[in-house]
Amino acid sequence: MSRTMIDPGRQRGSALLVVLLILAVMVIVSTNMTMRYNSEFLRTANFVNGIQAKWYQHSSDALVRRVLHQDFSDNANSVNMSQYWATSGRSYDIDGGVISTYVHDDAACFNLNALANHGYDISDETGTKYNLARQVLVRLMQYMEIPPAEAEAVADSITDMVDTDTVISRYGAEDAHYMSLPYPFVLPNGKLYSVSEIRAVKGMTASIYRRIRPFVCVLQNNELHLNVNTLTEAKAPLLAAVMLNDYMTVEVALEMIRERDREGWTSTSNFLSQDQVVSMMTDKTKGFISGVVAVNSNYFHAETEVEFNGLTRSFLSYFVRNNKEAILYKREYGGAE
Ligand SMILES: [Ca+2]
Repeated sequence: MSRTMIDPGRQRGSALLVVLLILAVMVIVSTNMTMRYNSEFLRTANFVNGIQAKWYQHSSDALVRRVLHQDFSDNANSVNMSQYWATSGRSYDIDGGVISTYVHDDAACFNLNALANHGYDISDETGTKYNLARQVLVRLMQYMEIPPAEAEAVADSITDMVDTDTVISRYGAEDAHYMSLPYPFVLPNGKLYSVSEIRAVKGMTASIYRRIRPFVCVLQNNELHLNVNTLTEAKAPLLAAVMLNDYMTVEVALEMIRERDREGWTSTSNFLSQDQVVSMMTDKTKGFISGVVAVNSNYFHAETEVEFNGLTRSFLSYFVRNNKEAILYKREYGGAE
């Protein structure tokens, strides 16, 4: 029986290979652990920063409520651009960053939920009913250079979306249309909670949505309430549209806003008695305009941007007035649309 002689040099080579293999495995495992640790660390930091940003928003909301309370206490009958809330773009330093808050009057926009309000219906000579709120929206879209046929279709489609009935408006659509789409859905047939909902209506395009978005809003009521004291120059088309008169051009509305005092008009009758306005109102539109135009507001929203630890978070907070208090009724996370 013969014994095989093992070369000591080859033995050392095998041991080295085993050691290298173990080392390689250890390096792979430790790299994996480091990567997982980094990813967990970033995720946790992101989560903590998100919670911190929400608390910053809450503190900003508390401040907005105090400012509105002060303005409501100082003057209960007017909301205008000379008040504290209108000091746009307040910034506050925080640890490692800054909070910026912009407050907006939500009575300086067209409330889409008003399209379902039959209180704005009038009849023409033939007995056909027209909703004046819808007419305002169509006129507004025409000022945005949206062709009349498209404007009529979009206005009718939004009306069908918010009205409680299932009767199709002239150029609109009810559930039957939406249920036949590749991604079918049913209409709310009630109040909208976000303007973005109208992106789904028949006839809407990205271009139309982009153009009308700055002028429209959704409030938790179905009334049109336009505060002429807080309309900015950019909102001149909305003022022109509400007058429902071809002689009221965007240029005339712009001039009225430019000439307005910072304190605004003292009362609705003060605004309505102006020569330009008196000459625009017809018997049919007089009641409507008098009911829509106001110098006061019950709805506001705050746009808050929190920048800290290299992150930027945006939030929207909505307030409704209750006597001298501003009550928070909705928050949106993730920023403006
Ligand atoms: Ca409907």
